Amino acid sequence: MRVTRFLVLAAAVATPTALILPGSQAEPPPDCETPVASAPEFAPGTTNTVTWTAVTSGGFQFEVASSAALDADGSFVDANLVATVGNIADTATQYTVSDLTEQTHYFHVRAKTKPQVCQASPWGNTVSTTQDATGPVVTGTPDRDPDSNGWYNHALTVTWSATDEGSGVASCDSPTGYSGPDDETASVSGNCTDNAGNIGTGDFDFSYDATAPSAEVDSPFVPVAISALDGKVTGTASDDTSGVASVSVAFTNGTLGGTTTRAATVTGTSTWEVATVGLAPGVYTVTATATDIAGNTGNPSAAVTIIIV
Ligand SMILES: [Ca+2]
Ligand SMILES: [Ca+2]
Repeated sequence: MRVTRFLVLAAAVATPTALILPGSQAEPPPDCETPVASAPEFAPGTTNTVTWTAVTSGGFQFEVASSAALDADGSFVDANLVATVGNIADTATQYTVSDLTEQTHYFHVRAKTKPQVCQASPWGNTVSTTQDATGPVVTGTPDRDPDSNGWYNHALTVTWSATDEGSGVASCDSPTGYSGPDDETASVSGNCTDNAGNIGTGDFDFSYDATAPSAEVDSPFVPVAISALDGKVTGTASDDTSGVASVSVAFTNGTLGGTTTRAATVTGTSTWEVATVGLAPGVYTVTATATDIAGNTGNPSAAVTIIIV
């Protein structure tokens, strides 16, 4: 009996690692390898994909968490578990998040335990994306103010710029030139693209008339004597787009020389008249020249001869 006890004690001393004392526990499995996430890139819309490296230390199920803000130390504020991805032995390395609001979102990923091999890893690195589903607000700026009464009467160039509260403006169309046709409601449009690929369109509306009006002297139609006291010369003028603004009438005295120019009274946009009162007696050639509202001035009309008496 003494020999048997000695042999048992000797065996225990020779192989100490085999001795399990009452109440002791096995070492817990180590942390799983921490996955490393890649930053999602800007993408148009409200969907984005978080990707991460595959891990080899056992667990192949991943948790993806998000936050809309970070503390000063970089930790998540109100972390939200958005997904548990994959099954044991799965090799998933990405998760697509939809219905994201248009703001910055932070994500991180951890691997979950495969029982008896490893336990949940620490959360991995933080990545972020700013979602942007709205195109830039585009503005067209002309190279000058309107020429006359709100109308342009010669070619203009509109430059495109934009603002974007999301990803920022990446590019805009080249400037747009306009040189006709005449149109009271002319418009040009241009696009700008933001860094997420969203396109915004802007318009620049304006009135354009580059065509001069015409005028003619209608009465007297033939050389005729007109009283210097109460005579008048009448005519018509026309302009297709902006309309007649004014008519000036030139009286050139063929007897004494010299030209007197008077502004006619325009009725509507088609008829005019001017008094001859005060003109010295003599033979005159009379021409009328119209200017339209856009500031275009036409050529003088055919001359008409009158005699002031
Ligand atoms: Ca945008
Ligand atoms: Ca015109």
